Amino acid sequence: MEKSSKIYVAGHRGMVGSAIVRKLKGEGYNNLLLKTSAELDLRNQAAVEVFFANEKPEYVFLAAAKVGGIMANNTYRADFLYENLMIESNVVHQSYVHKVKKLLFLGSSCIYPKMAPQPLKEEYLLTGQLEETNEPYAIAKIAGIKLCENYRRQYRCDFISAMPTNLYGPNDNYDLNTSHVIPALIRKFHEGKINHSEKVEVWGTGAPLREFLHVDDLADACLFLMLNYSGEQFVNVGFGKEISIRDLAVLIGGIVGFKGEIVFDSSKPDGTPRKLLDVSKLSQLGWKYNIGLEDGLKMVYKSGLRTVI
Ligand code: GFB
Repeated sequence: MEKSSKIYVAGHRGMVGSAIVRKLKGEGYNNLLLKTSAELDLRNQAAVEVFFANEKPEYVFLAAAKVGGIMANNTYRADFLYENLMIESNVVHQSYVHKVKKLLFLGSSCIYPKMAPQPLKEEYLLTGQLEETNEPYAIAKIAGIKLCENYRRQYRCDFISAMPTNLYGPNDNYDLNTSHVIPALIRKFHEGKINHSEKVEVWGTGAPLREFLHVDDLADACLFLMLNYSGEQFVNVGFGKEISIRDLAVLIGGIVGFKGEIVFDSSKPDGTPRKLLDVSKLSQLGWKYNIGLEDGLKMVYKSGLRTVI
């Protein structure tokens, strides 16, 4: 990939896509192709066909997706399945038709079976039942992996997939009904502090374990894989360490400066009990994260939140 290569970042206004754009620009890539969803509806087959025929991108980062936290996944089940299947199918197929040199597809750690052994190795895919709350999203993401794998096998396309763990960072979604846990807790504790609330409610039992990676580290890994990896097997992108939701709540409460009580609402779903990625494949390739969790959370609280609430 040259600095002047025509690179299409699909989903550039989302948290992941915008981090990839920051990374590419920072590294001097100067011919980025970006379209908002209003300009190009990636669910529309005909529109995607015209776009690829006219623009002929050389490289594609496929970061466009309908995403959300546990409640959004469980509520908008049909939308998560349909929209993600359409986006992936259209972009991958047109990348094949228009001879894209290389494509990187972004998946998610929820593709693994709910009760798979930990840490999750790439080969555990499709060895058991998925977690119920995000099964539609997971199935769509598994389909995306399989599209890349099979366009590679049948047509020799250089399409690769990266499976990130739970992410956080700039341009996250702070809507309490649809967000992931980190922005939700930052917002709840911040509002709790401002309003001098006695308590803040955290969903579930607090027992689930999660692994969190700053999105700038993910973007760094995506560029690394684009430049250094070409294989059929997708690659986990993780942090390698996990934390309970209870400890995460205490950590975020401390960073924000919330002095009240943390209350767990066990009527809300926990989701999968654990999902720690095995990152040995990526480590062997020579990549490691840079941003520690506490530092990353402090950065997000300082810069990100004030623009949102
Ligand atoms: O971040 P989150 O929604 O994603 O939830 P998942 C993680 C954990 O935090 C769950 C708990 O156990 C939640 O119950 N939690 C506690 C909260 N308080 C809150 C809160 O206020 N908001 C939210 N959102 N959670 C998603 C999948 O699962 O992870 C997607 O649904 C995707 O498919 C994404 O893979 C990375 O890790 O449970």
